Amino acid sequence: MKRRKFIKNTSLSGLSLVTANAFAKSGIMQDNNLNKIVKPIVVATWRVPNATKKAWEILQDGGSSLDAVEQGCRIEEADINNTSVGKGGLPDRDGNVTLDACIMDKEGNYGSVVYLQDIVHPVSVARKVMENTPHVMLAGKGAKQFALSQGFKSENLLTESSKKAWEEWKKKSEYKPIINIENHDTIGMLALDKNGDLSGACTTSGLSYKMQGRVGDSPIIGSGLFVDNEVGAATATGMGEEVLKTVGSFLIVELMRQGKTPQQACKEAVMRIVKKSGNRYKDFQVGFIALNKQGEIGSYCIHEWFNYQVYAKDENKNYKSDFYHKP
Ligand code: SD4
Repeated sequence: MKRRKFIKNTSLSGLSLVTANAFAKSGIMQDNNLNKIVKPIVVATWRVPNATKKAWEILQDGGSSLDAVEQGCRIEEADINNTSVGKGGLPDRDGNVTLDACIMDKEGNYGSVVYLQDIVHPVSVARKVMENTPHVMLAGKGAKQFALSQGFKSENLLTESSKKAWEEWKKKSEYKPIINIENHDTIGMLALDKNGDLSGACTTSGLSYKMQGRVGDSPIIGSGLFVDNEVGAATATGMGEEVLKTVGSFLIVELMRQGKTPQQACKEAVMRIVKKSGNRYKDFQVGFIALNKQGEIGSYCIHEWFNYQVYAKDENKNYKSDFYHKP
C-alpha cells in the first residue's frame, strides 16, 4: 500500500479515531485499560499489528523485553510491503538499500549497525554487535562482514517494486531527501516485560533517496532510541536530522526522570524541535513514543497522522498520536 494511501486510510478508521481524538484532547493517554501499571506491554511506532503481536507472544510467555523487541522488529524487516524497513526498503538516490538499526537492553547495553547492506535483519545484527563484540556500533562493509561471520545470509534487498519506485523517482531526480510525512515508517519498539524490565529497538532503511552514506537518528544512541531501566524508554520516527540535533529520545527519558509523564515528555521534545526550526517544521515530520516503568505510554508528533501500536491486556490497538501543527 502506498504510504499516502495508508495515511489516509488510518484517518478513516471510524471508532478508533473517536477514541484517539479523546486522547488527543487530553494530551495524556487515558484509556481506562491502560492507566494502571501495565505489564507486559509493547508499543511501536506506526501501524504494525503483526510486529506487536509477535512481541506480545514472547512477553506473555514470560520472555524478555529484549527478545520481544528484536523479534517484533524482525516482522517488519521481513515485510517487503514496508518500504522503510529491511527488505523492500526504498534505496538511496544511487539505488543502494542501506539499513540502520539499534537495540538497547535493561542494563543499558547497546548495539547498533549503520549503512548495512544486503542483510534482511539489521536489528539482529545490532544485537550481535551488543552481545558478541567489544564495540557498540559497526558501519558499512565491516558491519556486513561481521553479519556474515555470525551466520547471516547476504541477499539483494531491492525488490521489483522498490526498484520501480526508485526508477520513477530518478525521472525527476530531485537531489534532496524527500521530507514529507509519506516516507516515514521506521519501526521503533519499546517493551516492558513481566519482570518489569524495559528494552527497545529501532530499525529503518532511512529516508528514501537520501544521499549515499547518509545515516539518520535511528541507530544513534539517545537520538532514535534510549532506554533507562530505572525510568523509561523512548524512540523516534521522522526526520532524523532534526531528532539528532536535540538527542530526542534521551531528552524524553531524562524528562521522565524529572517527573514528567511519557506524554508530557514526548510533547516537550517535539516542541524543542519545533522552536529550534523556525518555520521549517512545516516541511518535516517527527514523532516520538515513550513508555515508563509503570507501563504508561505517551506519544506526540509535529503533523497529524502519526500513529502507534500498543499491545497490552490482550488487546492489540492502534492509536492516533496527538500533534502540534493544527493549521
Ligand atoms: C531516519 N528517522 O533515517 C529515520 C526515518 C524514519 O520512517 O523515521 N522513517 O531519519
